[in-house]
Amino acid sequence: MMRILILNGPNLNLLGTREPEIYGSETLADIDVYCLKIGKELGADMSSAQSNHEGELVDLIQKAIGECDGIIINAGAYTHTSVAIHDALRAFPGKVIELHISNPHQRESFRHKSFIAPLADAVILGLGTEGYELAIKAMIDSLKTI
Ligand code: CA2
Repeated sequence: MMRILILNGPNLNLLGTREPEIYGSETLADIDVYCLKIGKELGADMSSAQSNHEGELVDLIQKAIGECDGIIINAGAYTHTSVAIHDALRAFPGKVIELHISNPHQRESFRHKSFIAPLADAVILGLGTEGYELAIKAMIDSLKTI
């Protein structure tokens, strides 16, 4: 059975509480529930985690080596700053999909750089929280073709 980890970075625990015009009104708990459900229905073994701490995200990526076939990652603001997360993903041999709820390219210039994109097999931007569902479906399809 394919194993998929959904990893969310800093401040994404605040989803649904502020800035609904950018991030929608669903909470991270809502997103987790439907992601785990969709993934399971499509035959994947799903897990999810969120951390506000860069080192903890690195630990979770390292732990996924040998345990997961794919990672869907919304690294939040660390996307634009973290060489450590870049390096951890380099060491991960499975598939990586980078995901953002908003389209960072339509926002401040400091959000235009991604340290994750060069390592990602695919990138999903600006489709709202529906992007999580699309990422799971795309990840499952791409793991089936291996
Ligand atoms: O669009 C995305 O998914 C982002 O990864 C979200 C990050 C942002 O730093 C990236 O540039 C793009 C920020 C997540 C903060 O989420 C909040 C949600 C509700 C209230 C406050 C913050």
